[in-house]
Amino acid sequence: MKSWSPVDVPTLSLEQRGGPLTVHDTATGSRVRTSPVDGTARLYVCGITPYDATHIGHAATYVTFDLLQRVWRDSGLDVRYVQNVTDVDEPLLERAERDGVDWRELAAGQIALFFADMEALRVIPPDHYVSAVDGIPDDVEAVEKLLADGTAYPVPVPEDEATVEGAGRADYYLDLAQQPTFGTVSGWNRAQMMDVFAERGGDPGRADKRDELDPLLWRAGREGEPHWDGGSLGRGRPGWHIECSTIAQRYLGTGFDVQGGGTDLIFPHHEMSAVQAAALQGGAPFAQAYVHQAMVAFEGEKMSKSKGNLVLVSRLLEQGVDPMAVRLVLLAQHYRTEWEWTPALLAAAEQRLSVWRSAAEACSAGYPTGLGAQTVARMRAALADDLGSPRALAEVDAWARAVLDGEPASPLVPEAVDALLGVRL
Ligand code: 5CA
Ligand code: ZN
Repeated sequence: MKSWSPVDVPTLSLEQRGGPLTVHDTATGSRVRTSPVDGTARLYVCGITPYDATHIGHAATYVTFDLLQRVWRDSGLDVRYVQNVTDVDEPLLERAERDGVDWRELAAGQIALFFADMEALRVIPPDHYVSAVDGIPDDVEAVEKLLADGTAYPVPVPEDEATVEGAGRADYYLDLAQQPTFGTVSGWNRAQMMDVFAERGGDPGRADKRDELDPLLWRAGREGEPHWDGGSLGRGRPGWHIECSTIAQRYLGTGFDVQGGGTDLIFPHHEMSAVQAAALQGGAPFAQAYVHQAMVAFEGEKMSKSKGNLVLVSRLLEQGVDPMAVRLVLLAQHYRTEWEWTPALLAAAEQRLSVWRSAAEACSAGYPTGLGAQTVARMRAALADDLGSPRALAEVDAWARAVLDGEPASPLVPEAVDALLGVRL
């Protein structure tokens, strides 16, 4: 699928490059240094389920991984970036049904809005933006392989559920008991897993599963639901997690550098995508590191489409808010700390943006680069250290104060603010 428009990322006019990036890996619970091979870093970030417009929580996730990419690029790496769009899944179908619209139209409209928001926020687009629907043939092949290996098994469709012509009378599940790596992404115990499994798309109560936690791989086509050719599985549609296992494997291979998303995806989604990929690859790791954005809240609760407590990026922009101020609100929070959106945060970001812009206007190419080079070195150090964006912002604040106090400065820092932070002054 076509991605959103490219963003211009300047290369800093400095001899030195940024240092290697260290991030917190959920799977090991520790800091790891990313060490991409052959000069290319490989990144997969879980994309939206397009049934409602982009809210600040989504924006926080995509800006965090945008920052990660910018740090990689600044250290001299190329980046191969893949993102999916879950353009067929339960919540999308339910919303379309509720609103009496075609699910395809609902998805297309929301994807277009998401693109406009990402462009306004200057988020670098993925090299491959992949529709889950387009990935179905790969999912079918994967499930057939798991069945042939004996790691997947059929569960009969309940007798009172009508299936479409061409569908089998079974759904297919992964047998977790055969997967030694299950649990290694989240590090959670069984009680923690059971706590959230049902509310996050799982079906622990389904009769005839070998284990309540076994994830759905393929659902036989039911009357009234969309369905696709499933080869020997019969017509139907894939489970949620398999789309990310197969899309990441196709475009990035095994053991890619970073799998990203919000903390709400740690379990079951990232656990299951990784274990399914391992099952397909003889136990090889899905990713080297799993990086998660903390949840953004509004009015005291996690901002979520299902609860409806949303601050939409598109609405803020309609109200005339500068997208660079929205970006600065996001960057002012460390990605691993939960926070709540408030108008005061936006006001502070607008103030900061205006100070930075005044300082940028006072810069001149003829002025000395010393202060700028020192500031850029500190910004780089902060960002390479688990994406310390609040510290990087504080360095720019100090620089701006000095410049507004009369210290002559070259345009190096405004350039770095663009290249590293994605904020155009
Ligand atoms: N399509 C799936 C992933 S395959 C999905 O989770 N879609 S989503 O639209 O629900 O979320 C898109 C991304 O935004 C995910 O990475 C999710 O973890 C993140 N996200 C959702 N809500 C929040 C929030 N309140 N704060 C921070 N990130 C969030
Ligand atoms: Zn995903």
